[in-house]
Amino acid sequence: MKDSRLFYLNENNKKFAGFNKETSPFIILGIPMDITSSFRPGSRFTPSVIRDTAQYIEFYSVRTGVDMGEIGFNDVGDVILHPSAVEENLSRISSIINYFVENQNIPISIGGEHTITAGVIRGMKREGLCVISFDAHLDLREEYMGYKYDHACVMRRISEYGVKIIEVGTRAVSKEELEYAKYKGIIFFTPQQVKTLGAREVSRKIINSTQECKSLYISIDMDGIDPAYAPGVATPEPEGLDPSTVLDIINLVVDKRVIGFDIVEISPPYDTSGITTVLGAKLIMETAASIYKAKWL
Ligand SMILES: [Mn+2]
Repeated sequence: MKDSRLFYLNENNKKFAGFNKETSPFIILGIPMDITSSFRPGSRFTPSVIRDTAQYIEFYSVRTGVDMGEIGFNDVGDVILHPSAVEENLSRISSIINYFVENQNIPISIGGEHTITAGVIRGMKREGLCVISFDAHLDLREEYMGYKYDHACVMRRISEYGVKIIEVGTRAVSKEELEYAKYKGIIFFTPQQVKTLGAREVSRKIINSTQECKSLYISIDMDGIDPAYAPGVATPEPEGLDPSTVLDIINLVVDKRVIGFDIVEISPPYDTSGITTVLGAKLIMETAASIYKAKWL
């Protein structure tokens, strides 16, 4: 009988890039929720679109020398979500994540809006967990228009779970968020700082500040990347990071402690050229390759 934690899991026929490798340590989980998107909704379509798009990229990672085509992915399907109940959805997400984490899998969650990351983190062992988040926004608001479970508040909620947060790509903030970041000792890097310091120095600083972490989780909000490279996002913000720098940093900071990652906030209806989903597929492939290399090679 199916584990009760998997009650809200819908096993799709369509698999990520056609992969159906149950032996892979990497599971792909689609989380098609875009209830709280304030500007350009549509991220609920990303899991389905990215599964198709990923078929047309190469799965040999030149950056790491790892052939992800051989390691493959175990695409377990999508979370069945309520059309409006965010908090109910977060508990469905956390149950499913909890099952796979307990079975030694590395979940790769495809959003959906950024709010899903709160559900993912709740399903993991949070003691000593640190989150490295690429994002234009701090997402540290106490509430957004009276609601606490919103994409603009997700890192605040995660911070309240006792998880340490480091943000990269920050360039759209409120005064309240800056005050909270200062009070909590949350460090963040603006794209200008990343440009001046370079990927190596930024990574060195991240590695230094994650010394005490028992496990690491990476969250990639696609709006952290410049809209020139990633135009199809829910909340575009100019002056962002370039994809190579993001992948350089990921490759440098990933080590044995990484327990999962996600990619969120791509909005396919606004991705008219399809390049944002191609980049999303590439980020998944390269990040998984970096994790594989750090853990098993
Ligand atoms: Mn975000």
